[in-house]
Amino acid sequence: MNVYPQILEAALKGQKMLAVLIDPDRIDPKKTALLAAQAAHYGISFFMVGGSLLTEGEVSQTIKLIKSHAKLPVVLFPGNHSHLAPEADSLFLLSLISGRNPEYLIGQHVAAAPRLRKMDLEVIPTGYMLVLCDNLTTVAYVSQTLPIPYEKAEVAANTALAGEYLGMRLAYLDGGSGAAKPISPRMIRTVKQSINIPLIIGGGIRTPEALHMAFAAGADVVVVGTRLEEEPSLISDFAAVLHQFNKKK
Ligand code: 1GP
Repeated sequence: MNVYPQILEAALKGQKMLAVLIDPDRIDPKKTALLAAQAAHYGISFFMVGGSLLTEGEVSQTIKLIKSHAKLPVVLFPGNHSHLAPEADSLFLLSLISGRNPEYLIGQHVAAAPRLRKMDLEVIPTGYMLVLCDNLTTVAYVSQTLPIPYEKAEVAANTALAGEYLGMRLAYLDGGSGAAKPISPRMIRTVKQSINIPLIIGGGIRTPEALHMAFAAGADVVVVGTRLEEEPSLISDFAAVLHQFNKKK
């Protein structure tokens, strides 16, 4: 189940994708099972599993739980090199290009490489950018990097373009899980207009309206985590926005 060709094809056609992020650190097995069982029915594109802390969570167990309820691809969204699991289909190999911490630009990748070689994962090089959306999120703190200021759309666009020139296959603009507000439509639009690779948006998308705004501004894929983990039944409302966009095409 290769995910990148699907993302690329959808983006080229102007079709939108919706991904659900499950953080093994705060997983509620009943709610996750419910989400997974409904996801395919509602046309969710894929699951992501990961988080920046993973103090107690079990990545493999979480993937197995999702896969026992849904025939959808699962993409790893690792916080560090220990968060790899062969049960996943794909890996967003994140380079934190908004930061200047070599550990998250190459260090963790070197540590992950020998294990990755033994796993049959689709590896997708991803230019990962954090944006400061009012609150300092866990990922910004843990990575010890300075996020891109909220209003600096041009900085985000130049960073994403640099990532594309470096060979990244995706640009991921993230307010961080639990962001106080979503990334601004202006920043999404400016980044989208600057790059030729698909754009993923996440962080603080808590309502169907926010999802609509992100798609309308140019996001190819939007990631919703916290809100759906809290309230799995909202999946139908989020999915309705996805289908509204894809029907227009
Ligand atoms: C975080 O983009 C994801 O990396 C999802 O964020 O949990 O705020 O939806 P939320």
